[in-house]
Amino acid sequence: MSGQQDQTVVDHHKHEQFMSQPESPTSDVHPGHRRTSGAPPSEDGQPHVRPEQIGPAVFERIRQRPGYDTALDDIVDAVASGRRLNVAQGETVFATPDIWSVISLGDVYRRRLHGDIAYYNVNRHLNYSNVCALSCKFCAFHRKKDDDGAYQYSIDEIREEAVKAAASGATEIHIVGGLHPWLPFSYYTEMMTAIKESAPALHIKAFTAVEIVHLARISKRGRDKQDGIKAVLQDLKDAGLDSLPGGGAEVFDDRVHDEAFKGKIRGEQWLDVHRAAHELGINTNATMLYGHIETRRDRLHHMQLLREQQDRTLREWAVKFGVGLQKAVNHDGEEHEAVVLTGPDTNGRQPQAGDTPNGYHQTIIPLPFFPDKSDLEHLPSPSGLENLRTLAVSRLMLDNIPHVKAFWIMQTLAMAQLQLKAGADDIDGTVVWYDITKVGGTGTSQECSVSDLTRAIREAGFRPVERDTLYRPVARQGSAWSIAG
Ligand code: V47
Repeated sequence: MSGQQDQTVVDHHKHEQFMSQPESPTSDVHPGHRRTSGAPPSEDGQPHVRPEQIGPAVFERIRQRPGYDTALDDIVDAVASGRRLNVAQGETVFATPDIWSVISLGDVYRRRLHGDIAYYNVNRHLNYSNVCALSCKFCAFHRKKDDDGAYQYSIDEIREEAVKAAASGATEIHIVGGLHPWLPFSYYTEMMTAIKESAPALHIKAFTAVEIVHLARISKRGRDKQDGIKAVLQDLKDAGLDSLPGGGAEVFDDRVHDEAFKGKIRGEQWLDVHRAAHELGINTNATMLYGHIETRRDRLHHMQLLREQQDRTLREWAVKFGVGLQKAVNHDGEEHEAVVLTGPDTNGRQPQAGDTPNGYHQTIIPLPFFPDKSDLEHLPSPSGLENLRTLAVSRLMLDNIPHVKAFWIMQTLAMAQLQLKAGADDIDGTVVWYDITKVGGTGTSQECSVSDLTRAIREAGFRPVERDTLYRPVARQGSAWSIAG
């Protein structure tokens, strides 16, 4: 994978029209009343998603704010007219001291897509084992089989966890673990079956791409490359797997990979696993682990590869729904057609599960590195401003991934609130138990109640909407729930 800069070629006439959409007389940001296809009304009777049309006055205000950095001029123009940003522009957004403009631009894209909505979910995490054949430097979770603290759940214990999760009202169980050297493939399919038998309504979001490659190896399908990956995913899907989480992507750069994640799959393979999932109709998320030994340029390259994959994945969807394509140049300098959801070509649509037989990347989740107890403990954690900026840049660059998640467990709820202002539209869920990183070393139980989450969202000025894993709004009464509409 190389890192050439891309450029975006646009139809200027269409983009000028987009920029000059009328504004409401009383406010310069107003609801456009464009409902996302099939989205039902929320509990308050208002349309579920009310994307906003952002008028020229918003951009004028950005330019007139004291401290505005004129290096952002062409970026403000591109965001105003919905043109894809290129990598050089991403570098400028990373480098500018004008953080207020960065936040405002991230907010423009989140409002175009999601209006005033901020999503949360009621979920549980299950880490079935911390025993791992790898010893990644950044990871404080892994143990060898005979180490103190090594553990592994039996299928019965997993079933109990699923029953508890469902009884507490969770809509999703998020399952990941180490690359266990001895557990057979049947353990993983039985895990899926046991959960579906005991808690059929729970959405199973499970296994990072590196675990899927490991399962291909242990089920003797590793040599079949992409076909082997697909066969594993199909078996897991048949047993109950519903979607893939975004973990294990780290940073798609071979230098960083070989220094910090040696032994783990490289970026190319991570993308291949997600491509196979999409081809089987499985939706996935994507993460980016930043703030360790990578550069900001590496982060942009990571975003570039993700959005190019999503361009290919969403092409059929775009054709089906008459969504226009922008001409862009990819990381290898080749021209291709881009699906830009934050631009003027979408007819007010966003991809929804079931729109086409394919899956797609639903959400990007930037994850700040926690050095505590890892082999990179000497490194500082990324600062609050860096977290805010990386989130905003992710929203701006990943114009074809519908959602941006500020994972409050790793960001803290206070930072997640700020990130909602800078481009995030989702703060993840109630969680209860998260074992991968321990913020401030304060133990492993990290639970937020629904009222904590909704209060944080309202305080940030947004409308909380409970979603299921596929971003369908949930109607809830206590622990009972259904998909709204
Ligand atoms: O893959 C590991 C990261 C990921 C550290 O899909 C670390 O909805 C920071 O993927 N500091 C797992 N990060 C978490 C994950 C995730 C979380 C929430 C939601 C979703 C989703 C996915 O955590 C790992 C790795 O990239 N990680 N160690 C660390 N020391």
